[in-house]
Amino acid sequence: MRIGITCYPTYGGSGAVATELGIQLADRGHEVHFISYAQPFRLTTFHDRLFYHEVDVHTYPLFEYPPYSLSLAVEIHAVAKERDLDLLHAHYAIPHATAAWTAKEMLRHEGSDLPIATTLHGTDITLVGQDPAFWSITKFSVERSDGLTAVSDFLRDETFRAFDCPRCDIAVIPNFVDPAIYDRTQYECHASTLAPHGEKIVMHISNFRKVKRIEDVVRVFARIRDRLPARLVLIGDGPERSTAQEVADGLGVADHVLFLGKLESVAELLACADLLLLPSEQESFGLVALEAMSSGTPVVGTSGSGLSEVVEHGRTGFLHPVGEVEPMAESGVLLLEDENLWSACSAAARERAVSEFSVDRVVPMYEAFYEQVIERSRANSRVGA
Ligand code: GMT
Repeated sequence: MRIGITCYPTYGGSGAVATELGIQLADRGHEVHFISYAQPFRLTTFHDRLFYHEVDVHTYPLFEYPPYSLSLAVEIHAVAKERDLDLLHAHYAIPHATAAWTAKEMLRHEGSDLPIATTLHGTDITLVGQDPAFWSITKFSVERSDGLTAVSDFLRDETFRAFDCPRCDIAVIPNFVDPAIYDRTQYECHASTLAPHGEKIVMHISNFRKVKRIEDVVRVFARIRDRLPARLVLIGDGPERSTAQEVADGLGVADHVLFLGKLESVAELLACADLLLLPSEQESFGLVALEAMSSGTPVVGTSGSGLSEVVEHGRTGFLHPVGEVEPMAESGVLLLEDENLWSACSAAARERAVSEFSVDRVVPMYEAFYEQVIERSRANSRVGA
C-alpha cells in the first residue's frame, strides 16, 4: 500500500506512535509518506520506502496566525495525487483529521478518492477537542473520517460520551512497543552516572504539560527519598519544567533530581530505571509506561483512565487515584525495598508488554484496518456519487 501519515513531529506520544508505525509499515513492504511541518523526532534513519514531505507554512503580513491547517491540506492533496496514495492516516484529530477531510473533498471534486483513517490519541478528545473553541470541528472531522481508531477502550468511550457520536464506529487498536529495542538486557546501564552512590533510579518521561502532574512526580519522589536513597531522573521538557524545579527546591530534594531534557531515544535509560512514575491527571494510554514495562521497569501511576488498561495493579506496577501521592510513594517504597516483589513485577511487566502490545501483534491490526477503511471509503463514495 502507499500510505500517507500526518502527525505532530514534536516530542510526544502521538508523534512517536505515528512514526514508529510508519517505520514498521515500511519494513513490511509498504511505501510510507510522512506529511508534517517538521521531520518527526523519531524518524532518524534512511529507509528506501519512507518519505518525508514538509508542509510549507506560508506567511504573509496580513496573517497574524498562518493557517497551518490549510497548508497541510494542500500538501496532503499534492502528495495524494503525486504518489497515488491508497490511504491517509491522521494521528491526533486536531487539525489533522480536518485537513485530511479538506484534502479528500478537493480530490473528490477532481474525481478521485482518498480514504481517511484517524487515530484518536488523547487530549484531542479528552481536553482540547472538548474546548468550545474546537468541539464542533472535532466532532465534524471525527464523523467524516472513513475509519476511526482509539488507543484504548477508555478513549473510545470518552469519544462517544463527549461527542455524542452515533455515526462513529471506533476500533480500539492499542499502542505498541518493539520489545527488541525496549529490553533492559540489551544495554550497559549508566547507573554510575545517574546514581553515583548506588541510589535507586526513579524516572519520569513526558512533555511536562499540566496533565502530567509533574509536581506529584516530585512529591512522590521526595516521600520515597525520605525512606531510601534514590535519585529522580526527569527526561523531556515543557511548560511545567520550572514547577518541577520549584517543588524540588521547596521539598529540599533538588540535589537528588537530574533534568536530562529532551532525548530522542529513551530505551537505554529506561533499561536502568528501577521505577517509572506517571501520576497524570489522565492518560488515554500512557505509551511511556508501556516502554518502561517492556524494559522490565515497574510503573507507579494513576488509576481511572487508560493507564489501567496497560498497567495491571499489583502485578506490573501500582495505580492509585489522581493526586494521592502518599499511597503512590508507599507503593514505590514497597517495590524498591523488596527485591523479590520488584523482580516479579519487572518480569510480569516485560511479559505483558511482549504478549499484549508488541509490534508484531499490533501493526497487522492497522494493516487489516486500512483494508476496511479503503473498502468503506469506496462504498461511501459510491453512495455519494
Ligand atoms: O493527548 C496528548 O497529550 C497528546 C499525545 C501526545 O502527542 O503526547 O499523548 C496521548 O497519546 C499518546 C499516544 O497514543 C498516549 O500514550 C498518551 O496517553 C496520550 N496522552 C494523554 O492522554 C494525556
